[in-house]
Amino acid sequence: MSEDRKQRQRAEHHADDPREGPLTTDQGVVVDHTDDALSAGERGPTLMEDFHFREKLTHFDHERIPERVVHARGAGAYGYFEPYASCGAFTRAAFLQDPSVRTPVFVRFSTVQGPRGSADTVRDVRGFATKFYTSEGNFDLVGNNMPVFFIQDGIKFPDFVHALKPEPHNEIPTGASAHDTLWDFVSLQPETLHMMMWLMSDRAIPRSYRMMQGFGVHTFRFVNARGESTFVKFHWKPKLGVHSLVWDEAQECQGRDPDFNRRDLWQSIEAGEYAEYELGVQLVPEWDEFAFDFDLLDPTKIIPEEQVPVQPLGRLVLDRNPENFFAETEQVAFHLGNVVPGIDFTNDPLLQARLFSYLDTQLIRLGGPNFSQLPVNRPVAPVRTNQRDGYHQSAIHSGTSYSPNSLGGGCPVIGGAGGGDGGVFRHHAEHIDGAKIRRRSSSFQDHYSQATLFWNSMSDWEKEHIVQAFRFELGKVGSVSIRERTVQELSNVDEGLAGSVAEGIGVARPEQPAVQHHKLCSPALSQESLRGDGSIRTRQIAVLVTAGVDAVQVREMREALSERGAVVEALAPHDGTVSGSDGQEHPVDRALPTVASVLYDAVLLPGGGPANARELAGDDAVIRFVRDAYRHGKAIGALGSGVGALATLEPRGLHIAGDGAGTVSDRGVVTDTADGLASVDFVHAFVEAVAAHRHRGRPRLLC
Ligand code: HDD
Repeated sequence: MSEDRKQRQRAEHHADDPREGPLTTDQGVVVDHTDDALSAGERGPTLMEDFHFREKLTHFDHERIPERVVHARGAGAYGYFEPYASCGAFTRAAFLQDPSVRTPVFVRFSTVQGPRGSADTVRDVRGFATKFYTSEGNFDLVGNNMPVFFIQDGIKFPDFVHALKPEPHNEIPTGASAHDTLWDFVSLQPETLHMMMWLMSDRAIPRSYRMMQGFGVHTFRFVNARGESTFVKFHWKPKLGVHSLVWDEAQECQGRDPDFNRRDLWQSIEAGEYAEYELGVQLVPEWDEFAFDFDLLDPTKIIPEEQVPVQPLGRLVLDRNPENFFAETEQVAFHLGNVVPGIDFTNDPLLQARLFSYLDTQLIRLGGPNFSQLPVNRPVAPVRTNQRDGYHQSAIHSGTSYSPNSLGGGCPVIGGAGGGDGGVFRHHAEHIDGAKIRRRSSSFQDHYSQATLFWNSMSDWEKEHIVQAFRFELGKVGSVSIRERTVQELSNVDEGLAGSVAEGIGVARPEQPAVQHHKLCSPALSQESLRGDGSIRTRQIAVLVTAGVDAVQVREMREALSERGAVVEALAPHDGTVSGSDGQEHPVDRALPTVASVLYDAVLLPGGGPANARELAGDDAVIRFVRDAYRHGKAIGALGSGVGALATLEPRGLHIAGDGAGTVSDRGVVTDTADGLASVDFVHAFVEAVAAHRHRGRPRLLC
């Protein structure tokens, strides 16, 4: 083990290295036997005095802690953040000043509804929570992959979550929103509509955590060294672009690989393909607080990027997997109240409620007030408090624990006492004047305009997917009156949308909407505008190989694709090896029955002669693989005799290369009948087809 790593482990309170000595008890007593309990005779009763047995089982019985009430299922990674330039004009936050300073981070991605063991690819919001371990203390940006939220005031959070969670009598459904209680709530609470539009869109089924946006959602404040405040909304933009699964794929993934997103994050980091996001901000000067036709404090609203552009601030790179899921990803404790000098709150009522809820939840979840001493939660900034004792206290404090004191020399002294600021947090002195009331501001009353804006901004295929999602979800709702009420609400977003949904779920088209619709749109909201760097990095490409395959062609294609960062795997009807046309045995990466097209981004059918083509075209697993890839709009390549095999499969109505036609590319199906090495044209066309991610113009598509 490297000295660096050893030091880090020591610093992070790692367990003693199991390779450096024998098994012990929790007290450090060496144990020589752990497979049989101490008993009175070989066939006699177990003895109470067996402290090793009792300790082992007691610890095991206490292994679980309460899972998070929401966002229970997640995956995390470490990395760093670096700003592009100083943001001193807007914020004094130390980690946003110097491009040469890297701030360590831990990020946890999550789904909201399902329990810890639920599947990754369910239709749900994804959490995107980032802990910045800054030199001035921890800053937690606890966001989602959607820029708005379901409700406007946190006092409604328990109502919303109770409606979203499985039905109370039978705990169905797991990890899904298609059930009566959620839609009952939604249909009665119109402020949810904007977020429901996002939830019904493909944003709710991301292809990868590395390919989704993140948003701080609320309007926060930046405060600079002069004490001047600027409203700010935080945005994360993934370098690889925003890509989603299609619903049919997402559903199959739940069975084929319930860990699909978690595995993708883990494997790409292990492979040195680090997830990267750009942090951007929308800045609004204080004097423009009322310049919008919505309230900046309303978390069900976005600021359209066309109105206030997102300014890039810096980049986040996730480059290290945790070593122990429980110790790190499960025990990480985020809290909106973890801010640093230069970042402050607004009076967004949802944000204000969160400021209470996160600390409170950690107390029960992590069993006491000392959770910030856990390695994953511990700030890198020094911690000097007068807080003492409590469950799981692991610091050994000495001296006094009150202030003021003289016996401890007055320590710890109050920050900034000497006049300088020295990284002191001072709450922004916002002027507040008002009566104590329980009333939603009238500026929070428009629940439809931005839901309509979102709908208007979608491309045709995105609209189609949203309609299908509403039909699926409401089609699972038993109560006809809930279906009708929801459709009536949708008519306030768009009558065409409401009509199409009504038709699909067998209810009458809604009556006149209660509001007039506008035609505004924000192109930045469509996934069409978020395609990323256009590379094929980390894309999973399956090469279907059978006996007689042209192994040299496969090797060359593998090299060409890997060079561009794709992950290429040879799949065959069976594991082990296949014999190539060169007479040699070539290793198979995976057997087809253990995988499925939904786990890959593209498929290639190489050449190899008539026997190879016959075997490819006659294998049920191959047929299904290619058919699914085709219907899900994925890139398909075929070379030499592989083209013949492809032609007998799915792609009806497409232009496929005939003899001597060279490379032909039609809606993501790239073919070339030439035998031997693939031409440069073929490689380029196939790479382009993979980079496009989906090809939506094909007949009989499921995407
Ligand atoms: Fe929350 C967890 C994001 C509203 C109360 N929330 C949690 C996590 C994320 C979010 C990403 C998982 C953190 C992790 O990985 O450990 N939550 C949001 C966003 C919201 C939001 C973006 C709206 C803008 N949340 C919200 C409200 C409340 C909560 C209004 C309560 C008033 N959230 C919680 C919680 C959780 C939580 C119950 C569960 C586990 C935890 O905090 O640590 O306190």
